[in-house]
Amino acid sequence: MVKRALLSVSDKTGIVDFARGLESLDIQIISTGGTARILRDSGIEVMDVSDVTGFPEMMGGRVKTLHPRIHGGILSIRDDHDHMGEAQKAEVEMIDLVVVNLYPFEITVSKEGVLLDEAIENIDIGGPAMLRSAAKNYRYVSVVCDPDDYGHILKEIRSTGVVSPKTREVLAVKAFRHTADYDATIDTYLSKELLGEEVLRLSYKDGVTLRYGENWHQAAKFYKEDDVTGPSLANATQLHGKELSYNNYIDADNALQTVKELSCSNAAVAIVKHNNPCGLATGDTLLQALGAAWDGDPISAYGSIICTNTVFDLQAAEFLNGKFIEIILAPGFEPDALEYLKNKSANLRLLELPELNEPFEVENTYKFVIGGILEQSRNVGIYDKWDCVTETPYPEDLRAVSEFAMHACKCVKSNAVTLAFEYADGCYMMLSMGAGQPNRVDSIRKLAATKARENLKVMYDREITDMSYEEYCNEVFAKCVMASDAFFPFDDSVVHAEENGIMYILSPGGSIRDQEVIDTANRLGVSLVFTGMRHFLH
Ligand code: 93A
Repeated sequence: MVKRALLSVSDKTGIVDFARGLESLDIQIISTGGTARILRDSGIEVMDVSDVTGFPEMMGGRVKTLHPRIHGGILSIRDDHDHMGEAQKAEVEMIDLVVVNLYPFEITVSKEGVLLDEAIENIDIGGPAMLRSAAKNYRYVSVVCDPDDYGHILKEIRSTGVVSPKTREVLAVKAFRHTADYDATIDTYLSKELLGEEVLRLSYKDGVTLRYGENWHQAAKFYKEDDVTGPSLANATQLHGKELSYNNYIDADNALQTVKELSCSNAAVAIVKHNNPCGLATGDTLLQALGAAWDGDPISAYGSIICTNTVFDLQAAEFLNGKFIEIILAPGFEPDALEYLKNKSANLRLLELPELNEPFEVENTYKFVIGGILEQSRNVGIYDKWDCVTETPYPEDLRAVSEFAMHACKCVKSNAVTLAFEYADGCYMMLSMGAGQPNRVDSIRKLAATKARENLKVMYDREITDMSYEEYCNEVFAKCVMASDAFFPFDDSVVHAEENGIMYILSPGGSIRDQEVIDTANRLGVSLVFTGMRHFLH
């Protein structure tokens, strides 16, 4: 039975209605100064804590509830003879329900220019003590620290006269979590203020269990951040398909970041496989961008993840007929496209993320290594400078496609090179890329150049043209740019690019052999721009 409740809240939201409900159930209410006042003003009968303790609230409110008549009433084990005897002797009456929320420390310290004294005054001591007492004694006491729980608690007491054991357990864990978070916030603030130390706190709760990890024999979970805003998979609504797998999260996140990297006013499409964009393009329509992205690597696109900045329409959906796709992530889906895609496959995951085109709010990225965590600021920007370092000038009209190629390069694992060209007026596509090689020249020679020829073969076979395949390749390569995520340590990368007819190259520069690379570029008539900004991605 709930007979006596102690209410002491800083956030007064919903407290009057809750107290009125308790009063209607004949539950006696004890309260601290400000809470008592607001309840009384609403015509609710309240007993002051000071009448229970026999002490006035003192030290400017620092000591209000820190008293054996309060904590004894919360902590006594009801069926322990000694506890109850001691309680009776000391005139301690039982408290069955504790409703507390704490001084707003986090809000206080997030205010600009807050003074240490104000912050310290907002460290709640009595509140957490009561929450912890009640949570410890959850077998007998119910503890409420969140106004969102008032409604269902009241309902439960009204219908059964008690708060169920299960509910008390849930509330107790919630209270301990709340005080733990509260103390962590104080620690973070005071570590900085008093000791000049930065504390990294990662507080992820309620992980969702995934079917398996990267492989079937690995267990896995996804932990969502609290209150995530902006473009994040955590905010996406799944409209259709199987639940997301561990690898889906990684690849869809890469696809999202790649599309956003372009910050493109045209339609943009990224196709991701194994944490690398294998297709990337912009277009005047979604269908056009999707087709060009697909041409960037039609083989790897099998079983891929597609992300676009554009609402998915029926034409784009129909393009995917007969093609196996894991996920489509888009800011929205036209109703007919949604219908079509749902019928296409029961497994295809359709993720709607209306915030997709909003700016990222995250400032840092984190990576776990065994025994540690690495933090770095997000990689923002593409170049610091635009220095053509060769005798052959770099045509200004290749600037936009070059930027596209470097944006693409930023999202490909190092050593990364990308080849890109303007396939239609103002529309760009990644013709191929070389990813993840431990040496740069393999990324060019063995991957990007080879794949480009394979991709061009597919495009050539589809096209009606008088040109030979070799002429077709030469024509595309002549307008192609190559971006490299880091400097060329030797001149061999430039040699291999030129062998394939690629005459426009951008790289951060900065190697001790830069001059050798420039000399070779001059000898071969290649035009080379140094950008001053490296884009390793590991
Ligand atoms: O200053 S305290 O740490 N000392 C206490 O003994 C105490 N008891 C309750 N703060 C204390 N409280 C807090 O007062 C509660 O956690 C609650 O946030 C606040 C409610 O005060 P009032 O009812 O006067 O608005």
